[in-house]
Amino acid sequence: QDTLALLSAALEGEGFRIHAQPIAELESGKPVALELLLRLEVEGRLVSAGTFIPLAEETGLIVEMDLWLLNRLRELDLGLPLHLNLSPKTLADPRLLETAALLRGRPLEVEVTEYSLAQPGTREVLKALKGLGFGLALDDFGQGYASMNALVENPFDALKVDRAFTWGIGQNPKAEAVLRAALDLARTLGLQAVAEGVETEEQRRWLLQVGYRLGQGYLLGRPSAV
Ligand code: G
Ligand code: G
Ligand code: MN
Ligand code: NA
Repeated sequence: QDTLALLSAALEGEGFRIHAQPIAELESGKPVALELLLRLEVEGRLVSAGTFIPLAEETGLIVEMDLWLLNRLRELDLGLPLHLNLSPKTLADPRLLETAALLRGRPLEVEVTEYSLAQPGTREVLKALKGLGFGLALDDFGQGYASMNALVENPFDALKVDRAFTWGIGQNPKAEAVLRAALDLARTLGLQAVAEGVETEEQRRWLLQVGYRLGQGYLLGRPSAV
């Protein structure tokens, strides 16, 4: 209940911090976009989303948080396209499209997980977001289910391949095979492929050699305050 009280208070006041992590060219390290990630400040310490998102999802507060972030974007210009994560519950909320319409034409990309696509109505919402000029990325690809159908049925622009596979580079030939297949799939469908969770030079080099152009992860840049 403590965290819940903190989240509610943050929505009223100043408790949230927006952090950003680069999506970068693997070759040069140059950022091509920034993913926005929420942090909660509690007594001067930052709590990462991983800690409070599950509770926010459970209670539905995630919708208010996602809308809060979208509203902040009206005044936020970091000089690069911005990615934001939207919860399945936010995708089902009628206020999303009203709020998103205020950002029409801005260089923004929405990241959704495979899990979101299982609920009815998401496809129409994604199309509407696309109509407002938003890009669409399928996040954590390979972690969920129904991924192939999701790619056929929705107008995605990018495929973000789950970090579990990147962490298998040099360790697990099956993970490497999935990384190759995901890149092939992305290319065939005309999507950008982003390898998540790039932490080591060995992973970076392997991904480049296999043909990945873009990555995200601590090696390329940690999330930091905007
Ligand atoms: O930053 P961190 O590793 O703590 O993120 C944990 C999870 O929280 C990730 O899955 C990320 O997508 C999610 N997340 C971070 N910020 C937001 C946000 O603003 N909205 C939603 N819906 N999810 C977020
Ligand atoms: O689910 P999603 O991909 O949106 O989660 C993004 C989260 O993953 C970020 O909030 C960030 O904290 C975390 N993350 C990003 N890069 C790395 C990485 O290289 N290693 C680890 N362990 N976590 C990462
Ligand atoms: Mn994401
Ligand atoms: Na992801």
